[in-house]
Amino acid sequence: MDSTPQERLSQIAKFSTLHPRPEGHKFAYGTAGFRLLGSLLDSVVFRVGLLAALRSRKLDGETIGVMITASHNPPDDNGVKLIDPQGEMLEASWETYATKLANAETDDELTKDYLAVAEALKINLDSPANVVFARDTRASGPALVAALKDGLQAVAADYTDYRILTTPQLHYVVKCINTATTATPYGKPTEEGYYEKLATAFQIVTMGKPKPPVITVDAANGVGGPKLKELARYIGSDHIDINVVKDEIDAVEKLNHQCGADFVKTQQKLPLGLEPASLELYASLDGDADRIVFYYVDEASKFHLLDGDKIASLVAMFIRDLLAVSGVDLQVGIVQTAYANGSSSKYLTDILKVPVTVTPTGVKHLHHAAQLFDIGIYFEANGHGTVLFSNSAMKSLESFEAQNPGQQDAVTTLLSLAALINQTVGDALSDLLLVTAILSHKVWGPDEWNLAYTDLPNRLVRVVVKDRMAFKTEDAERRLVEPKGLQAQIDALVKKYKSGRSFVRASGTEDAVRVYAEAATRLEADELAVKVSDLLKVL
Ligand code: NG1
Ligand code: ZN
Repeated sequence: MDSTPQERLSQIAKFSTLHPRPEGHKFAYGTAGFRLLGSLLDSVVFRVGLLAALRSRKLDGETIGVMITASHNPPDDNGVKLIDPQGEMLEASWETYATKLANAETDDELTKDYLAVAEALKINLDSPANVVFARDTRASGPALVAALKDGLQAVAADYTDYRILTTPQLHYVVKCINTATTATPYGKPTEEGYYEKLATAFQIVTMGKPKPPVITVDAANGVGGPKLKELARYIGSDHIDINVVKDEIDAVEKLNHQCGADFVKTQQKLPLGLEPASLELYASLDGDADRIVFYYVDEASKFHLLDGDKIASLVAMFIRDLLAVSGVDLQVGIVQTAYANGSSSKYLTDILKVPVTVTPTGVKHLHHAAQLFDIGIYFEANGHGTVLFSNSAMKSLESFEAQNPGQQDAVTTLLSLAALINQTVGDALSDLLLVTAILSHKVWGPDEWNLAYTDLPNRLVRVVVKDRMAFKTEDAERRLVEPKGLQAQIDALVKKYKSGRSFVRASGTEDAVRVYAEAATRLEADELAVKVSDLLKVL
């Protein structure tokens, strides 16, 4: 039975009083959704429930995902973000509504804001709403799930609790549900369906090839640990050897602590306590398993990082070569951010001759730019990325009539790659299989992979400033427009260094600005980073 606006108001207000907004906090839906101390998130997650239902109703009852995670952040943090029907990030224009609802001061204001969004977007509040959700392993997760359920109940949305999943698994499930009755269903909308799809694709891609190198994976003591073990079980030890370490999900305080992809990438060193065998392959996931970086130590015990740029380069080379063999004419493009190592961009452009697009930081920007290619490869240097095959690329591959077995093999491999790769979002588990499958084809270990190009030494520094919003950029965040005069000072410093490059931008996830610097030698890169950081201290 249809309810009156008055009944709706009182229903929302009734639940909302159970989830009071903490005073003195300003919430903002940023590149990673809402992210802050788990203890401050109860009201935010409740209100995200309201918004998820609105979003689903706006889209004729398509299923919306809600993921509760704070990714690579410390254990006490948590976060929440919405997933759109095709498994993509929430449409940018809705971030404002999320922020508005989260900041409503009173229950009354909240219900009014909620109705105002519905009215502005002509949403029928009696139409069906469908939401699925999951969380990572953080201690604050279960209470936040309870808050989310209250939000969904307050507005009579149907929901399914997928319990503990990696972020990319939930993206996968959302896309599967919404494509189930279309001509191109994405897969079975279950955790098992995810393992089956990836395992089968991996077996086909590597059929007749040697086993990939044994890989040891640091799971950051997060959700990726148990999920990766399960995935490995589906693939079978005849096909791959995966050794999972840092998988203590019950020791909640160990999550991301001195381990994990973010630690390894930013510190440029091994996870604490890992004793690597030389020339063996290692990888680290982050706390929700949407990022991965690889690494190894050489015979001289020197640490070598194989980050998102190295992954993008390996994948680009492989796909480009397969296309050349197959004879299928498709355009491959790479998308990076300003954080991509200068050597990687040079290698992709000059050696592989694949076009490189640079976008602002944040997966949604990369994802959209990658959609403009037949096959768009995007990776942030920090190891978040994936490969998108356009619908027309899939059709060309599926309908291609091979003239010889070589062409047939190449096309089969490309099609299986499309199944192996989680095309909704960067996925550490899927990327792990992608990389190891390529190494199996090439019969390469990590050192051969690393040979393609040599990274320029680089340094990333976090600087706390009075007002990070004063930092405005242009040219895909590579140049500062404001504070006025600062860019000229950076340029003057950069000019003094061989292969020097540096830029400054406000973080979208932390209250700080980031300084990136690279140069011909480690000493110079460090020095440039310090000097540019010093420029900010006088502000
Ligand atoms: P911010 O805090 O805006 O630099 C960080 C990462 C992004 C992205 C987001 C979302 C760096 C330098 N920045 O953004 O690449 O992953 O977090 O988690 O790695
Ligand atoms: Zn993450």
